[in-house]
Amino acid sequence: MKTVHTEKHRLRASKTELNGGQLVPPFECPERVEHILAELAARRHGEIVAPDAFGLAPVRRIHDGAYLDFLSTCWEEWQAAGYAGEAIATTWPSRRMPLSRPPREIDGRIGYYCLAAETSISGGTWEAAQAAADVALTGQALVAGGARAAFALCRPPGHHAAQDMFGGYCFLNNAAIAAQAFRDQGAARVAVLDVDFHHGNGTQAIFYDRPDVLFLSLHGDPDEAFPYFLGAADETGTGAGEGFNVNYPLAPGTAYPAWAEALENALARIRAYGAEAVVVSLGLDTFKEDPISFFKLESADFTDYGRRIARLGLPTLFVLEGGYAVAEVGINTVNVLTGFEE
Ligand code: Q9C
Ligand code: ZN
Repeated sequence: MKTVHTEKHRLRASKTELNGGQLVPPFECPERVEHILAELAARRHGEIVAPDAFGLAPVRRIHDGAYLDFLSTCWEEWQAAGYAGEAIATTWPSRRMPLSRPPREIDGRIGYYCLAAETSISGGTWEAAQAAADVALTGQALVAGGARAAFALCRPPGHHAAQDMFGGYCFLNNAAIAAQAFRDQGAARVAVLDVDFHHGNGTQAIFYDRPDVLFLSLHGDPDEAFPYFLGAADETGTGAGEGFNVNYPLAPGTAYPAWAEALENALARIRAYGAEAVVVSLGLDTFKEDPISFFKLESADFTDYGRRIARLGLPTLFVLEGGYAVAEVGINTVNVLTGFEE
C-alpha cells in the first residue's frame, strides 16, 4: 500500500511537554516519523506519495469554526501577550463553572479549548496540523479511488481532538476528518477502529450521537490512564447513535491474548454493522516498551493484528496516532502494514 507523507510534520516541533511537574522534550517528536520512514525504506514497503491540499472545508465538517480560528491565531496571540515560553493552558472551565463562552484573553481562551496541559502550542503547530489533515484526506482519496488500503503518516496525531478541543498531542482529528470524507463521498456506514493505547475521546465525542459512523476503541482503562474522563465500557452512544460506540477498557499489564480477544470482538461488531470502509487509528503505544503506556504487546503481535484487520476484507485507511518507543515505532508500524498485506 502507499504511504502518504510530507516534511511539513516537522513544523510541529514544540520544545516542551508538562510531565510530572517538569517541562520536558515532548514524547510526540519529529523523530517518530523518521524511524517509520527508515523502516518503510529498509523493507521496501510501497511508494511514498505527497499529500494534496484540501483546504479547510473537509476539516470544518468535523471542527467548529471558532476553534479553528483559535488554533490559527493562538501562537501569535501568546507572543503578543509577551510570554517567553510556549503556549500552555493553566485554567479550565471546571465543575460549577459555565462552559458557555470562550473568554477574549488568550490565557482564558486556550483553557476553554484545551483538554490537558501537557500539550504546548508553538510556531508551526497550526500549519503542521493542517498538513496532517491533508495527509489523512489524501489517504482517504486513494482508498475511495479503489486502493485496498493506504497509510496516512499523520503527525501531529488526532484522536484526542474533539469538535472544539485540543490536547493529548492532538489538534485536528485526522481519522474523523477522513471518516467523514468517506461518508460525504457516499459510503453509508464507516467504522473507526482505534487501536492506540489511549482512548480516542475526540473521535468518540464527534460521532457519539451518530449511527452512520461506528466507533470502537481498545485502550488502557480510563480509571488508570489518560484521558481519564472518557472511555468506559458503558459509553455506548446517545440518541440515534445509541449502540454505535464500543469501548474496550483494558487493565494495566494487558498482553496480546487478552488484547487480541477484544480486537476480535471489535472486528465482529464491524462485520455485523456492515461498514463499507474502515479507518484504523493506528497508535503503536500498546508496545511493551512504550514509555507512557502499560500494555505488553511484542513486535510480532503487531504483524498478527495487521493480518486480523485484513480479514475484514474492507477498504482500509490506516492513520498514524501515538507510539513513543521511538526506536521501535518504525518496526511496529511496518509490521502492522505488512501483516495486513500478507
Ligand atoms: N506526560 C496519543 O497517544 N499524557 N496521545 C501524557 C506523559 C498524554 C497521548 C503523560 C498522553 C497523550 C496520540
Ligand atoms: Zn496514544
